[in-house]
Amino acid sequence: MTRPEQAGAPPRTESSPDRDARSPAGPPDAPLDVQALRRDFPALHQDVNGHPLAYLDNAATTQKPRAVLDALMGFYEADNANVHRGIHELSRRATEAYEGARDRVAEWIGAPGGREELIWTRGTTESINLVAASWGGANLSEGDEIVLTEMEHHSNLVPWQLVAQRTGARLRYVELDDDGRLRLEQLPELLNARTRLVAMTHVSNALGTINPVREVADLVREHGALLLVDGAQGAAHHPVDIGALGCDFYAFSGHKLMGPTGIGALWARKELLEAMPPYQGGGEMIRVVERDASTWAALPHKFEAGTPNIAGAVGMAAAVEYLDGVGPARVLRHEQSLVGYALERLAEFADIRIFGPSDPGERSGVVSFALDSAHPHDIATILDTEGVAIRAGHHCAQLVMRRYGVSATSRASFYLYNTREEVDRLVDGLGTVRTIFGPGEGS
Ligand code: C6P
Repeated sequence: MTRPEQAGAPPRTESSPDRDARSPAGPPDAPLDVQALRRDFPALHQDVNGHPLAYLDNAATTQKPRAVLDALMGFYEADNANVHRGIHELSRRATEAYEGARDRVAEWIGAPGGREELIWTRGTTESINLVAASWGGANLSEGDEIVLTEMEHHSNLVPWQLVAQRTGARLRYVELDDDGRLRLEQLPELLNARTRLVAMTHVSNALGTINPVREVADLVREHGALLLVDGAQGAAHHPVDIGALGCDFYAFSGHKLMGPTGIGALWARKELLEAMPPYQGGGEMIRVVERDASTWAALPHKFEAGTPNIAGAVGMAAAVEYLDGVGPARVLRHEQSLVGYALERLAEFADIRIFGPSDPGERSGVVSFALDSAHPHDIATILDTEGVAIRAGHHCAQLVMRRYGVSATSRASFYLYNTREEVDRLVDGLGTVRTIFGPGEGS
């Protein structure tokens, strides 16, 4: 796929970030210059509880580079107005920035049908709810089947449960194996003439597993069903090319890829979007309104009711610009090398249980683990006193927890600005946990 550097990029106004100032660190297969990249992230340079911050909670949300902060501030300082409404200069500039951001993100994921296929939403959760409510409400009926997996985040489970309850559709599940992979050998058995849609995560937030989307897409298509991919942990950590993935819907969030919170996108094939009814009603999404009925705006606006998150879209495009400059394939390689190192170091603890595939090549930058001797919340609390930020809990993936017989795990998640020294600090912090709670039974 060609990704011309500036094609479709938001118009460069005085407030636009200076793209030449970002820190793309070398040729496509060169290792990242992490120290140079870190300089772009103001939030990383602070002490927490008397220690330099080691931010290892990137699957929850990522820190923002200066280019994104500048884009947000620049928009509000110079271009702020509502979009598509006014004919004055600021409204024109805001509309250009907002629609230019759409072009940039659509181009970045390689949307085959272009900008009309890219709907701005609040994030992955809203994107999936949009599909479940709109497509699901119009296309599912009693006895139809939706295939999910035990690996899904609640955002890719609960919307389907809601629509299944409304329509009488049935949910079926692909299970997990002991190493945190999908048991894809079950899929041909699960697919049948009643299957309407398969919804699967690109990358697991609880295990780190990267799923073979293309392989699943081919199988799903053979059975005449649709494939929705939850890309919350995919787009941020993995090169995304929609054409190559072969799915029908792809949902993702800005804040997971260094953009702002409250903005994300749904990509869907144009013919599906054209046939789907609106998700929400209000301003922006109509063509003509009469007393008892209305007609709808053309794509993509049919699915964007009300004043959108204009600055969020501008910030997300700036994040995509930054990530593209660094190179998503290099980011994934960097994360996998940190995961490899973390798996090696964590194996020093005899009572540790690590979830997910043992081969770092099958994962993105997530390492979930449990120690016999301490609860995940205690582990996260002690690490926090040493300035190491991780997440503990069920990670909104209770089916994963149930599958492995735990109620929670500790989770370290890496991104392009993390270092091996930070992995060492995680391991040192676990050493403190053991001095407090004892060595555990496996030791
Ligand atoms: N996972 C985590 O700490 P939103 O909140 O809409 O941006 O993304 C939801 C979501 C959907 N799918 C997956 C695979 C995800 O990881 C997430 C968000 C965060 O793991 C918050 S629970």
